[in-house]
Amino acid sequence: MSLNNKVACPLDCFDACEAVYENSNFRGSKEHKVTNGKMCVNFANLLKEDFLVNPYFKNEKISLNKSLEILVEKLKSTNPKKTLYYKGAGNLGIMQSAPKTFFAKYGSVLTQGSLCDGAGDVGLTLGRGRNVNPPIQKLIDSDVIICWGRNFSVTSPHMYNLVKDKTFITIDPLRTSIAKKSELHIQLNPKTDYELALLFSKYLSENNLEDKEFIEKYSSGVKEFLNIVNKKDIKSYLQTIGITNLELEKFFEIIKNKKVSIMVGIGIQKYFEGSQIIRTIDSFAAYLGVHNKDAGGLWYLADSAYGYDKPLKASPLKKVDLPEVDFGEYELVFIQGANPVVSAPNTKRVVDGLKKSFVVFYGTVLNDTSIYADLIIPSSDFLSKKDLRLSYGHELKTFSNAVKTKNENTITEYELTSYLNDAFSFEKLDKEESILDYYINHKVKDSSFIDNFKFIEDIKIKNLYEDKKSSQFYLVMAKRKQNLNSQFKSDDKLYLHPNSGFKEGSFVKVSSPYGEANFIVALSEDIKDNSCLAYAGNKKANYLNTYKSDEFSSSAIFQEVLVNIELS
Ligand SMILES: Nc1nc2c(c(=O)[nH]1)N[C@H]1C(S)=C(S)[C@@H](COP(=O)(O)OP(=O)(O)OC[C@H]3O[C@@H](n4cnc5c(=O)[nH]c(N)nc54)[C@H](O)[C@@H]3O)O[C@H]1N2
Ligand SMILES: Nc1nc2c(c(=O)[nH]1)N[C@H]1C(S)=C(S)[C@@H](COP(=O)(O)OP(=O)(O)OC[C@H]3O[C@@H](n4cnc5c(=O)[nH]c(N)nc54)[C@H](O)[C@@H]3O)O[C@H]1N2
Ligand code: SF4
Ligand SMILES: [Mo]
Repeated sequence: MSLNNKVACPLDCFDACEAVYENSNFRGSKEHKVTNGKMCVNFANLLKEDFLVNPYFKNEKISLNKSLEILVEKLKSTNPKKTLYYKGAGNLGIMQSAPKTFFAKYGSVLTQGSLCDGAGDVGLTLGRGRNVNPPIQKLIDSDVIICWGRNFSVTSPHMYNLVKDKTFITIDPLRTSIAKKSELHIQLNPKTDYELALLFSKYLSENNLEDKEFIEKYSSGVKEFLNIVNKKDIKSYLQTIGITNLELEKFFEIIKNKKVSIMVGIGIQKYFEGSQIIRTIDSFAAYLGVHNKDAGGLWYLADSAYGYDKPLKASPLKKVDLPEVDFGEYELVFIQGANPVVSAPNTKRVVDGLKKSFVVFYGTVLNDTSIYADLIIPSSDFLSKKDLRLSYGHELKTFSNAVKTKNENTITEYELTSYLNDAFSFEKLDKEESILDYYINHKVKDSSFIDNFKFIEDIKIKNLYEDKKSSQFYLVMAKRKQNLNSQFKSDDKLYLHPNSGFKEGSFVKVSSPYGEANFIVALSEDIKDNSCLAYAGNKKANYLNTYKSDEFSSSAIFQEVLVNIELS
């Protein structure tokens, strides 16, 4: 089999699968351990995309050359400090970072933080110095898998397939697909995960079950951690979390003498104190004893570039928090691989800002954001450009060949960057081959061993339940099998429990201190009766949340909100 017919799925997903192109068809690679011969519905959706093959200026089709000339002219006549470079997660190939290097040199404002996993990343790093997952084999070798704010079978279907016969426990306000396959589903109140982690630790401490060896050898701060743990009694923990003593007992019955893996997702950290929440969960994990074992461990969305020297480095003069970007403050914004009109918080502010600026949209398909673009430059689709994918879920990397001829009206990220560097007489990029070769050849050693763990010693978290009126709802967001964030057809309904008092198909107005939006109701027993659910990609959901960043990581806090719902 030729090496030249393999492509990496570029979608923002834990699995980072590898496909093989043969006889004009794609199939999942059998050599890639995680892919294991299958691709998913979203890869099929991607192959069916109506890829952009024309540049536009003010809604008129123009040639690629003309579009690049307009871009250069605009950049030359604008104060660089009045321009913004905004990159999303539409394609996770490493070559996506090339344009950033140009915009940093040119002097644009860049962004910091994320709309995704930022708070959790900082929280884990504060506790252990880095955010690295254990090798996937340790997951395969464990007995019990705890899915904590992570819909494992939907958001990483291939990693799930490797371990689907194990015993599962799910901790989630929503009865997700993985919750339905679990031996125990702890359907807690949103934003009470840190209390659950403290309650679990209290149980361990009272029953003398903690991992004394790990604590003694590799950690500090356990005394202070236990002081926090003991501030509340079991009964009041159970009450605020919204679960029963029976569930607590069952949890420990299931994991007793078992090799345990904890799969933490982004669900637990979409809050102002998301970093503290994940640190409390990681502290429980350390106390229980899942770290540094032959099997099991704690997995999150790891820093996939850990251990690599970045050949595409950018050192901007100024950065602004990604969720707090005010597009209206800039004379020109360059948006690459993103759809902030749907995916960034506080949609009204995003749209108002875009209307005031000269917007350059650089993407592979038209989307809700390109509607506001003055200039549209088509990026070549993933099948026609070389790239390499790292994964935030596991340690495998996947090379992506150009298996189709590039449409001549499109331009790859590397080519665009080279063009702009030439136009501004900036230093050239390294050769594309040599950047890719570096990633192919560089071996990253396993650095998941934790030798200096710092238990969380102080917790300051404002509970949503303290402010919540009984008529209000928590806003829960979750991914969906059939679409990937804002890519592919979304489900724009608002999901409520049948006890919510609303009927299937009702039109409702949902409001919060940050905004309002109208939805059609769908009822489901899977939703907790004090919550409402909007799936990722829902075009209205982000009208309801704040653009403010979390406390430590410059990241979005989509669920730090309580909403009111009325018939419209
Ligand atoms: N099919 C598909 N796969 C995807 C994506 C997709 O859009 N579609 N997106 C990809 C991306 S960008 C990412 S970041 C990953 C994310 O992967 P996951 O982390 O699995 O993603 P989510 O579904 O956002 O969140 C997981 C769960 O958190 C729950 N949750 C919400 N609030 C709370 C809470 O307060 N406590 C607890 N315990 N749980 C809570 C939600 O109900 C949800 O079931 O998935 C990737 N994979
Ligand atoms: N309500 C709500 N909002 C959310 C979330 C949620 O669960 N609920 N999830 C959050 C999370 S976890 C994430 S990661 C973000 C994701 O949000 P974004 O980073 O905005 O990502 P997408 O919505 O997937 O953006 C996809 C666009 O990227 C472009 N694109 C695709 N491939 C390429 C390419 O090769 N080159 C270029 N130049 N462009 C390309 C396409 O035009 C496509 O429309 O959304 C966040 N927002
Ligand atoms: S599971 Fe994820 S990486 Fe694999 S094909 Fe589907 S979207 Fe792509
Ligand atoms: Mo994400």
